[in-house]
Order: sequence, then structure tokens, then C-alpha cells
Amino acid sequence: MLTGKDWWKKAVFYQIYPRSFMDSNGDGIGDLPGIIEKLDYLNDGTQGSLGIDAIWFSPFFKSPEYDFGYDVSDYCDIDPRFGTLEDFDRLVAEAHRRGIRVMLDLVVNHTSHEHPWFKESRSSRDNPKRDWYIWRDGVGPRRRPPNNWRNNFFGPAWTWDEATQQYYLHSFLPQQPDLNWFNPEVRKAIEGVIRFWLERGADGFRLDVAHIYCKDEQLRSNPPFYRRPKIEERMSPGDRSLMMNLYTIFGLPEFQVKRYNQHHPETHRVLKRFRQILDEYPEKTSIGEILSEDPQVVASYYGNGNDELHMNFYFDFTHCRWKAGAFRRCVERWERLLPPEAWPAYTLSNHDIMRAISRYGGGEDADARARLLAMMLLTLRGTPFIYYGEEIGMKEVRLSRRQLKDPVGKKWYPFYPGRDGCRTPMQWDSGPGAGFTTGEPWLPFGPELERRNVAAQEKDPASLLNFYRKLIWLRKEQPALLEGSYRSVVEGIPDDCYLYLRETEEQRLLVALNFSSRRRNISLPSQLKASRMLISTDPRRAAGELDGLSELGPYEGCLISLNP
Ligand code: TEU
Ligand code: CA
Repeated sequence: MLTGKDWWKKAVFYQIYPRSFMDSNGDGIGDLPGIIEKLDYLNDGTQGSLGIDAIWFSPFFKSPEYDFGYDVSDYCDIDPRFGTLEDFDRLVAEAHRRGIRVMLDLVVNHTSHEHPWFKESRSSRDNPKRDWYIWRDGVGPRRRPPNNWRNNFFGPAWTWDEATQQYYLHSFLPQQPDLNWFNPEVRKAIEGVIRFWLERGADGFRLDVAHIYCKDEQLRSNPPFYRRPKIEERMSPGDRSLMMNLYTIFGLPEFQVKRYNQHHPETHRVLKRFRQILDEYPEKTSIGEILSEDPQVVASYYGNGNDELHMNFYFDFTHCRWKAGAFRRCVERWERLLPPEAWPAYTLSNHDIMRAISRYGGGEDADARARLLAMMLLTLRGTPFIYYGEEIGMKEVRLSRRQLKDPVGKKWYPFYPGRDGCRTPMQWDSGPGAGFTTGEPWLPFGPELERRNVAAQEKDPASLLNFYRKLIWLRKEQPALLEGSYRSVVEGIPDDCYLYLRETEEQRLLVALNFSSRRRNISLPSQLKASRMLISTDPRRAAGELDGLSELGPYEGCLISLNP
């Protein structure tokens, strides 16, 4: 097990979506006993396993599942679909025994509408828990919503409650009422939740939408999107009034600048308090889901680098074009913006977005591209997060309207198919239940099941799975990958290649990535002498001594040791 207060800086994380990892009882839904069965696959201490060091579990707490666990009705219990608290204890013990740390998903911007807190809160206007949520009167004779805020899925952020004749706020579904983070009792209650799991063996938390806990206390309406300074600057006065008219005539309220319902300064105070709590226990960590187009804003959630969140997801890869320069600029920007002691965290996919392998077309080149992305993810300066199934090249699954489960997809289909396509069950083998279930899986399996499954890829030394395994185990032995500096190399490098150095005093490594489908000549600056190939994405290129590096094959990525 990685130990020490900074263990998470050296770790490779793996995200499990519990509904879809392994079903132990044939109901078609993954569960905790199922996950325990598969821990050896993740890390059994040998190079025959994936070798990851920590798991982030999407929520498995009690939930009516309007948003599949992101609507929690009891923070301190396991949903019976997934198991029991005893199963959880066993999961922690079995994971720790294998050196795997356990990260839980803390979903506390909102609760489920079935949470006892909300049930009390909505029971009457003078209930002591009324103020735990955000309740407001309707405005004017027609009792319109208190402001124009929209929720993040579809429609208004306010729902009218007949019984007590007020609106309540929800940044997601009406079944996900927002907690009032200005109420000290709410803060206390969530502190209790955090301590409950830390004491039960959790090693830390992923913080769901941690950038929206606190909202404008005056509940001011958001400006329409054309009020964004950048867009507005570019508009002529005529266009501006046209926009204004369109906006009022057609009411395009979805298009607004979220000025007043996110990134409130008070949220930083809440998160700093979380950090203090985590710091009371040894070796705990956190990672924030902070959504902003502006990386500077995301960076601010690190505080001074040591007093707020340990890590924040950097999501720029999830919408980066397939261009070497685009990826390089993403990384350089993040490296530049982070406070000196802040530690980056990179990810390609998660349970909300299209799988990376399918994002770039998914055709014939998809597998070669997936290998290249894997090499980048696992060699950058920072902690990599792998999404379950990524290591076997599971693809985004196209679903018909009838197959959809995610409310977001059901609402927007066919314009946006929702998030089910990236949440399909893990493919363990090519049998009828894909080794995932003996029953009917809750979502169908993906295309090319014969190839994209664990059993088939274990047998093939050239498989994506075996590439991940080699790279992850190799990473553990390279000080420059674990704690070295990062520096791009651009001189003499073709535009469609991305090269960088990872260096410590004892070791110098070069990562060379060719994003093009053609062979590329490389002329390294004279002071960089490639001396040893550690691993290439191309299984035909052997590891071993090198006398320089002069070319990269199509989509080839190489990890190379340099002469000191
Ligand atoms: O997601 C936050 C979020 O706003 C988006 O990623 C959202 O899921 C996407 O825009 C949908 O179109 C987090 C969780 O990761 C997500 O699964 C939850 O549904 C959401 O919070 C609410 O808890
Ligand atoms: Ca099950």
C-alpha cells in the first residue's frame, strides 16, 4: 500500500460505477460483493493484475435512484441493491489488504427528496429543518419562481410545493433539493457524515459539484448569455438589441451566465473546513468536481495548494480536439495556472461523458488512439484517473430511447442521448452475461464484445489491457514519473507530435507521442540522447537499448529513458 501523507500523488486511481462493475446475485445490477470478487483483477500485488492503487466509487448509499445514487436518502447506509454496511466493511478490509485505497463520492450539494431531512423540511414552514433547504415565496400575483435560475439538467431550478405554498431550489432534478449551506446545522450534519466514513476506513472523498454548494444569498437572477463580456464586446449595438428581443420573445432561459449560483466565495470556506477535518486523520485525501470553463477558477479550489482540496479534476481533456498541440496547450496551461504546491489530476472519461475511445470517431484508429491517450494519461505530472472499462477499450454504447435509464437522456433524446452509453456493464468475458451477471443486465453490453472483454485481452500479450498493466507497473518504478518535473519539448518536433520531459535529479525520461496516423521523423535537440526504450504503445517495438530516437510510427507513443 502506498503510505505517507502524500500517497495519492503517486497513486493510479480507478473509478467504479457500482451498478455496472460486477453483479454477484443475478439481479442485473452490480453490487459490493461483486466488486470484492474482482479486487484481485484490480490489484493482487502481481503484474498479472492492473495494479491500481485507489478506487473512487460512484455513490452506493441509500437512494431512490432518480439520478442513480447522486440523490442520497441516507448518507450513512448502503443501498440494499448494493449490499450492507457489513459488505462495505469487508470491501474496505479486502481492498486495503491488497494495497487499494477507498474513495467515496460525497454528494452534498443536494440530498434526495426522500431524505428524512427534506421530508421534515417540507412538512411545514415552521419545522426546525425548514431552513436546511432553500425555500422561497412565489413572486407577484402569479406567484412566479423567485428568480430565473435553471437547473443543470432541464427546466427551472425551482419547484412549487403545494402543501406549504413555497418554492424549493434544486440545481438538478426536482427529486434533488439543494441543501442550504449557509445553515450551520447543515454544515455540522455533513461534517458528521464525513467523519462517519473516515472512521469506517474510507481514505477520502470525491466531491460532487463542489463549486455550487453556496449560492447568492439575495438570489439575484442570472444575466442572459449575451451578457457575457466576451460575447457582448463582439456584438454590434444592433445585434445586441436583436439578441435581447429574441431572448424575451422566445425566452431562451437555458442560455444564461451562471453568475449567482456557482463559485460563491463562501463555498471556499466550506471546503477549507472539510480540509481541516480530513487533516485531523492521517493519510486522507480529496478531489473536487469543479466545473468551469475557466481553468483559473478551477485552480482556485486548491486554495494556497495546501489548505483546500487536495486535487481537482482537470476536465480539459474531455473536450480537447485530436491535435497534439491542443493537448500540449491544455497541459501547459494547467501547469502554469496551478499554485506551486498544487497537484494535478487528469482524466479522460467518467460516468457523465462519452467514453474517450469513442469521442474521436471510434473507427479503425480508435484502438491505436486509446493506447496513445493511455500513455499520456499515465506519464503526465499528476494523478491519473482511469474510468472502469477504459483499460479494455469499452466503447460508448448507442441506445434506443426505450433502453434509456438516465433521466437526462430521456428528456433530450435524440439531441443528446444522455449518460447511459458510458455506464454500461463491465465486460469480463464474451458469454451471454459478459461475466457481469447471470441475469438480465440493467443496460446492454457494448459492441465487439468478443474482443472488448477482460478474458480475451488477458490472453493476448498485445492487448490494450496488457498495455495498461505494463505501463501502470512500470510507472511505479520510475521516480521521474511519480514526482519529476514536467517540461514540453517543441524544438524540431512536428506539429502533430507532443513530446515532454519528466525529470528528477536521478532520472530523465522523455515521453514522445505521435498524434498523426502517419510515420513521423523526430530530430531531438542534441542534448537529449535517447538511451533506452522503456515501453512503446506499439507492441512490436521492443524495450531495450537505443541509439537515439529518429521516428515514431503512426499513433505511436514511447516512454524513453535519456542519458543523464
Ligand atoms: O455532475 C455534475 C454535472 O452538472 C454534469 O456533469 C452533468 O451530469 C451533465 O452536465 C449532464 O448533462 C455530477 C455527477 O457527476 C452527475 O452524475 C450527477 O448527475 C450530478 O452531479 C448531480 O449530482
Ligand atoms: Ca446485484
